[in-house]
Amino acid sequence: MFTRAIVRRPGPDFAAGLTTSKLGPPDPERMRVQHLAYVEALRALGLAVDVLDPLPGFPDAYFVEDVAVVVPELAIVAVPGAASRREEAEPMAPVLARYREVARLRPPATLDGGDVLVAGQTVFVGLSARTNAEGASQLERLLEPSGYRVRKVPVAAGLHFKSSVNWLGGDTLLVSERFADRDELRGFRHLVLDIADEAACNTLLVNGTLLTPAGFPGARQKLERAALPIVELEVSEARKMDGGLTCMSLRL
Ligand code: CIR
Repeated sequence: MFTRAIVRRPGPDFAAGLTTSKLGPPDPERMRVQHLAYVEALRALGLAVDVLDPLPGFPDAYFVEDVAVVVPELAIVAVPGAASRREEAEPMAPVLARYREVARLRPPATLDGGDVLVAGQTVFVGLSARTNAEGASQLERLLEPSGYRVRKVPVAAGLHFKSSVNWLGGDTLLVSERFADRDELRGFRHLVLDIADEAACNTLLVNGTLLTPAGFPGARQKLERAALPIVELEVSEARKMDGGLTCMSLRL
């Protein structure tokens, strides 16, 4: 069970963040409202939410998931793979230190938390444009003593591993077609979404409830097979910045 989440409010410059999406410019007011609703949804699931102020000069900083990896035993401050985001990580260390022992990855490692999926004792680490093999190996060395088994998964398309694969609890993964049948995901059952619904793969399991992006009726129908409560949230504006539901919080 998670008891807490850490989020950061999007700053006035959030539209200057990195993006490859062709969904058009984001709307600040809609972003604000959607972020508030996200925080409220986390609170409704019983989490205390630490809401941090924007980090001036870092328009992507509200995607807090990328700057750390948190498990019950410790928190690991990452080295974000995008140069423009690298300095977002250290300011998170004192916040994490309130709740966990803090460890750090060190360059030449790079790793974005968006590439790390903790599914019970299995930790998938996507090797992507943001996360290198050294990042995955350093993470593995830090997690192994606590009994986690790390599996490295090459990510050829999409920003992060969790853009395409997330955990539905137990031995079930939500995967986009492009990851179905991948050997690295063996031993898990797959709930497969069409490539057109890939954005809905960024569904977040919080204390037995699935938070999923609104607007994907086909994906929702499939998600119902997981027999868990489902809450749909609007994330149109974060999606314009290549983000989604998992990206906007660290769960503890
Ligand atoms: C970036 O390109 O880094 C941000 N605009 C989006 C990060 C999304 N984070 C995530 O998927 N964990």
